[in-house]
Amino acid sequence: MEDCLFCKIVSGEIPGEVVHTTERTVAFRDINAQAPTHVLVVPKAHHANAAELAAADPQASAELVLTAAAVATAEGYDDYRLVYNTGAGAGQSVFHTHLHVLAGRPLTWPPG
Ligand code: IU
Repeated sequence: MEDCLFCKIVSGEIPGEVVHTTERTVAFRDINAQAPTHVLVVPKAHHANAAELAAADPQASAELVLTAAAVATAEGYDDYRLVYNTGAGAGQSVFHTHLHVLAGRPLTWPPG
């Protein structure tokens, strides 16, 4: 999709620190890391949020979670947090589905 930052990272037009790729996903480090490991897992295809991805491509939706788990394992963590922000009021700032993988520090609940 034109003018989508994460589409441009997926295509390589904009550099990202990619840590893992699968058939349908790309995982790259968040530029504003909130934990020692903070990786974003995105579908290669453009969808606006988690629910839209799940409705359009359930296999890709599952692959995002499995990729996130593989990233956490590769970084040495059994304990990690997965977050989808949906809507600006919930903190979503990029409207291309992305699953945050956070690990490497105590993660308290509720989140801020
Ligand atoms: P959010 O859930 O939409 O708020 O997450 C967007 C994330 O994308 C956020 O954590 C940013 O730090 C991150 N990010 C990035 O990794 N690279 C960028 O060029 C931009 C945002 I702009």
